[in-house]
Amino acid sequence: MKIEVVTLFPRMIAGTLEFGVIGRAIARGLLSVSTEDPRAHTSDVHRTVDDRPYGGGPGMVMKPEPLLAAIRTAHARLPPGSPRVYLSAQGVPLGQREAQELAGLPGLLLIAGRYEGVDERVIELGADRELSIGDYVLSGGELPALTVIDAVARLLPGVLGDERSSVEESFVQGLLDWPHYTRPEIFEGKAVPAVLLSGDHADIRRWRLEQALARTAARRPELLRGAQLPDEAQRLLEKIQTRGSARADAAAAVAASSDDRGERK
Ligand code: 4GX
Repeated sequence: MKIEVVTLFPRMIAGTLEFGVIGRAIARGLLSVSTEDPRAHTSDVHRTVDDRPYGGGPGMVMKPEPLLAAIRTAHARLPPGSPRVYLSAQGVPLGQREAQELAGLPGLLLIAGRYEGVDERVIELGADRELSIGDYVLSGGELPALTVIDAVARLLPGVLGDERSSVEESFVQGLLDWPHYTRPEIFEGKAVPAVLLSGDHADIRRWRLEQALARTAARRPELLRGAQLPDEAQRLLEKIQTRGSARADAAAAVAASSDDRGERK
């Protein structure tokens, strides 16, 4: 897969991609990432890329000409039909589904804005979609672009080896991860759960699935609503939820009886 990033800070992109899983993916030729700097598309002595906002107010806006020229130059290096994606908090939320979809493409253009934003006409003329990595305000689109690259790169065929077996994936997809442990068996007085030392792989698998389900139910219940769980997972979840509501009932009963005795809540 080929990715182009349009950015005023190309070294932020290049410097990050040397490491870990992405570094290996690039070294192995499974992924290539190049950058295009709008500043290279200026002709004034000051190499101006920003200007004051129409309508007034503080801050600057990325001016349209250099940015659109950089987008067109970078896009021409990609396979035909590669989507042009502008990163901003106004975009469609990035989820694993979007990452999967992008990972299936031969080419992708990412546009990282700076300042208070870019001239809206560049988004209209030079972007096919807008993606957000989350509901917080950053100072530029480079970290969001790197986030997209990371999420996409690890899904490319051959990038992850043993780290992600398809068997494992199929029974936890859409759920939070289960807890992980390594040696020593007892650390600062805390023991590794006995089931993980049992050697019973069916038991271990069931425990991990149960942990993933329980954590998801407790921390991110919205991920479970409308999820298509396999039968085994659905049964385990019902068991967990019965347990959970029994605990809530017990807690409510304790609170009610202390209330009966006139104690404060
Ligand atoms: N998820 N940023 C975009 C420039 C900007 C400012 C205002 C349009 C309007 C972000 C995010 C994000 C910082 C990228 C500001 N563009 N991108 N940039 N959250 O915060 O994707």
